[in-house]
Amino acid sequence: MVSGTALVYDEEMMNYRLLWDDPECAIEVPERLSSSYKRLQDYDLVNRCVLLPVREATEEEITLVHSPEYLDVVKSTQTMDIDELKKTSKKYTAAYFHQNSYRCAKLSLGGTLQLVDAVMSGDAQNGMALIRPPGHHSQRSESNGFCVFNNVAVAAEYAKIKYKVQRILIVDWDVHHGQGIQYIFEDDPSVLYFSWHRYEHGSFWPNLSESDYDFIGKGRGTGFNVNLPWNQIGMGNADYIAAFLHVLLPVAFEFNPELVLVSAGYDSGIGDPEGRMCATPECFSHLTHMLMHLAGGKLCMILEGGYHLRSLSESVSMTVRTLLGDPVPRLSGNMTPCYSVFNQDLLNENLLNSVGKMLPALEKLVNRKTRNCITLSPNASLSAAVAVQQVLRLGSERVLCILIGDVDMKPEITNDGKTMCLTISGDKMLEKTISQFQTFIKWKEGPHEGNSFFYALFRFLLPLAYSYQPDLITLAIESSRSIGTKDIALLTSLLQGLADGAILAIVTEADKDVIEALSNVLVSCASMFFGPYKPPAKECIQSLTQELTVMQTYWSMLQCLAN
Ligand code: Q9C
Ligand code: ZN
Repeated sequence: MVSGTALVYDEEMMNYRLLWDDPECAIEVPERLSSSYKRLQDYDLVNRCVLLPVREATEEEITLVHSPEYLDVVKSTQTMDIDELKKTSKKYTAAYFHQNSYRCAKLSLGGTLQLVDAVMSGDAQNGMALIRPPGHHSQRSESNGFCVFNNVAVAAEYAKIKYKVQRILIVDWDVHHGQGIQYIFEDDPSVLYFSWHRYEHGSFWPNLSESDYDFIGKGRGTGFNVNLPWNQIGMGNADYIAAFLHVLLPVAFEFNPELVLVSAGYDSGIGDPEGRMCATPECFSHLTHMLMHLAGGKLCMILEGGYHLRSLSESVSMTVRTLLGDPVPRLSGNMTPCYSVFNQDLLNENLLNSVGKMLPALEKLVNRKTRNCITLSPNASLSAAVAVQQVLRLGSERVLCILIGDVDMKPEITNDGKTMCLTISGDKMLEKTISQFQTFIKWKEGPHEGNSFFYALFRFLLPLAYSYQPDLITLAIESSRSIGTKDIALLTSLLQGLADGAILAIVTEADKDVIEALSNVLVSCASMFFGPYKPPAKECIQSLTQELTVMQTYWSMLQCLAN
């Protein structure tokens, strides 16, 4: 099994800066790199990564995306004096050159390619490149928005050629539109580009009509460009999570990429003067965690913007922690990251219990002495009913109870909101939703290769769970389950983004496949592969839509589905 998180960093990329007065460019400072790296060291994360040296990108690599004429211009800045540098910079928008810009841009791109090599060769599972200059605004023959070479775009072309990758997903969570990446891949169906960005109906930089939601690509690339413009500032955790669950992830899972590249700009985080958004550093843990479920976990984070040094470095740290497999912190409204919810030693301690041993295990779970727990039971839903009563008694305040299969014994649903119960069954349900805390959906995965369950997961189950914000989750899986082993693994793995990952999974003894899959997910965070997309059955969609109509009046994370 592939494991390990790669980290690319070299302080040599700090050796260029703005040499004259220009308020627009003044925010892009060398300390962006050193403060991020220092924070990673402070949290002892650097030691846990595989450090990768940078290298210079070759001219051949640069010209995978850029014109030879533009390369010559950048090259020529090496020997310019300050007036010539200024003059060259002024030819572009929001760009500045220094005598070391060319060298640093080659290292920045070369570092990105080092990361791609590590992940594609299997030397690392995932990783992050801390680099500057950034890349996503840069175009074939143009520097733009502090970017010299388009690191992520070159990385995608490089992976296509060197590793024969056929589908690459680029997620651009920087607060600016990466128009450079969009232009390069707008007619290319092998690269799916997703970007959210501050837009304010076009009044925010770079003020382009093609940054709006209705630009979806050109020619054969039509449908492979997804823009999500924010027309207001102040977007926060709930907005970002909803955008992932409702827009990006359904498309991304259907696309089924072989590699995911993230234009990881942190100017979309709280405190940033450019973005003026409100997402806290923990939010980037959740975003990272969700993306780790694609492409068998092949995930490369490439730094773009991020100008509030504290916010930037905290968010970078959250990203790297999550890549390393640490638990996803609960979303809080404030800037104080919650680092010490668990005792490190106990992180991967999982308990395999019989029903008789369940109660002490529950106590450990409620008190966060263990992260999660798998229990075997001859009757999963009955055990779940017992467990829910018990954890409420032990002090849990919101228990999310998910039942999969035909269920004989439902936990008693209190209408005070202390429990929420979601049932997934393949049979026509006799029961109906009777309150905002109880819902049933019909979902059936056929025997054929392919998957559709993520539709129900992203559109309904996770938004509901994120709205509810449980402090503990019980998951009961009956042998009469109607969804596949991989579906259950994906569901369980994504639920780890909630309740500090405090999950009690109750499985029937005979269900060896699910026991193995859940052990992989909960103990060793194994990477996952899903087959090609298969559209869900009409009746399943119908059942889901009915439930949505009822539930979205109560739960705001569902509401963006109104139209
Ligand atoms: N007040 C990156 O984040 N200035 N580039 C915008 C709006 C240019 C941002 C002015 C911002 C460039 C990589
Ligand atoms: Zn930016």
